[in-house]
Amino acid sequence: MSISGCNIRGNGYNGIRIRGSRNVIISGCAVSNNGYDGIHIGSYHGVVISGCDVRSNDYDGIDIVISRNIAISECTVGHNGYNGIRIWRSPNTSLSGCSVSGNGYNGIYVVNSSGVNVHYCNITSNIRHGLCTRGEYVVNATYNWWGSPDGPEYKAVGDPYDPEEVYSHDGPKYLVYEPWLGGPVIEIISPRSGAIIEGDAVTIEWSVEPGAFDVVRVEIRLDDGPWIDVTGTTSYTFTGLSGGEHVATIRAVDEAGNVVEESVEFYVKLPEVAPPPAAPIPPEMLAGVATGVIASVATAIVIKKRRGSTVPAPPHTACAPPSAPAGT
Ligand SMILES: [Ca+2]
Ligand SMILES: [Ca+2]
Repeated sequence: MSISGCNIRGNGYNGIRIRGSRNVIISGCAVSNNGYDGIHIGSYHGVVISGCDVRSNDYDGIDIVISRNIAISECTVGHNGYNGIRIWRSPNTSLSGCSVSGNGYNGIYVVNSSGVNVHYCNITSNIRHGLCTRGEYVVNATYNWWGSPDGPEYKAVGDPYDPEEVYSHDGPKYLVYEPWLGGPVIEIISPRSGAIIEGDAVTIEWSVEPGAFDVVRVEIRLDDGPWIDVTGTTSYTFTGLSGGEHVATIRAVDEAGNVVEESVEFYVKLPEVAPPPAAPIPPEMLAGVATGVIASVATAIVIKKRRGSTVPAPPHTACAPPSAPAGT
């Protein structure tokens, strides 16, 4: 059986209720503003719910009760009056690629269900927990976005503020939520940290992997220089570098506004520059140099004489005898 492309809204009780059989596909439906659950699945085997918009129903958005093998993907489940999705004694239920946000109680509430997997979902801003579980079954909730690059808060009491809270009533070992989806991940491939760059040009190479959201902008800068837009590329060459230490920094921004930076330090070694050949000294400058030397030598002689020492007089310089008059 298949229910697709339907708009199911404003019913006094459940929007869709399926019960007591197997294999149904619900896809591309908008299920909203119904008086009880948006979609209620009871004692059913094999349900696929995909691409549905389930919102603003008075009780649970999607309620799965004593069923098994339920797959929910690419659905938006928001602003329902109670739980976004409740999974009650229903093994092998999986959620992927869903947005579960702003529901009046828990985003996802799992009770005594084995083999529950929740991945690649955005779970944010639910009034109580983003995900709460009861029962001695492990819920695998890795690779989700919890409203913060730092992941969810593990705590017994939920709150309406992100990051979302997660909790397992029977102990933390029954809830796995790490790693979570965060901001983009930048890896600087070249140069290696501390590399010595011969010459005044360096090519920075990197990769950027998206976290929970698509990357919308990548920028690079050298030291405290201006940011340069390098979105969509994976290398950039700086030229005309001065010798010494430098830092290149890459910054990635995703569509949720998460900003991640990664830096690499390197050392630029410029070739030894030979001093320019000495220009011939003009005669008038030579005269000036001679005067200076003469003045110095004369002073030295005076000092030594006043000390009355027996130190021999300094040797004559090649360019002027010490006896030449000073100040000419
Ligand atoms: Ca919350
Ligand atoms: Ca919180």
